[in-house]
Amino acid sequence: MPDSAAAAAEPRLRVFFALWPDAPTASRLHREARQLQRACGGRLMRQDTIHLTLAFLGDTPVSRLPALAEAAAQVRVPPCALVLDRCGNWHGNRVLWLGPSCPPTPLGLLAAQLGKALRERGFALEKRPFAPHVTVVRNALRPPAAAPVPAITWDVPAFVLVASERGPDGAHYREIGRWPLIKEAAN
Ligand code: 2AM
Repeated sequence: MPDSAAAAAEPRLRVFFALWPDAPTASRLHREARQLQRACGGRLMRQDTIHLTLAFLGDTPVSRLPALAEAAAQVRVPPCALVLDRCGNWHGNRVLWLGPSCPPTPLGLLAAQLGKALRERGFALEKRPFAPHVTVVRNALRPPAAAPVPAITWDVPAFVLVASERGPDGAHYREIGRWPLIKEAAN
């Protein structure tokens, strides 16, 4: 088989690294999202899909997953807490998100270390600066009010690698790797 045909036949997954909330945090975020959707219209994200993307890889050959795991294992960042206390909109009004007005230092380090380790292994990532956000409503009809949103604290002990699969009711996400946040290098 020619190389290009072999590459086309190779199984692939649409993948990204993310922070995934525990069930109580996901429930609080979803409750806040529902308030926004009531006020602004649009499509509410399902509770099981709520996450914060760290690095989006997109369509990736399955044979490259070990390199992703190797990159993730390079990260040395302590656990942290995010306080999601602001709401914003992108793409006109269409995408509404919740985010931290003061992102904790370890979150920026996590995205930076992971991005560097991925680029060193040949993965192409978007060049825009990391903007931590949790998309909660799509196709909104109106922008959110300028008022602050009730703060939600999200404790972050780990990050995950997720495969995105299309279902009849939208994207479904499957965790395929998890790495704890740890300060010190393992001996
Ligand atoms: P969004 O929430 O801002 O839309 C899974 O699709 C996750 O990856 C979503 O959180 C999405 O961000 C993000 N994502 C999707 N396509 C992307 C792209 N081309 N570049 C960066 N992030 C992307």
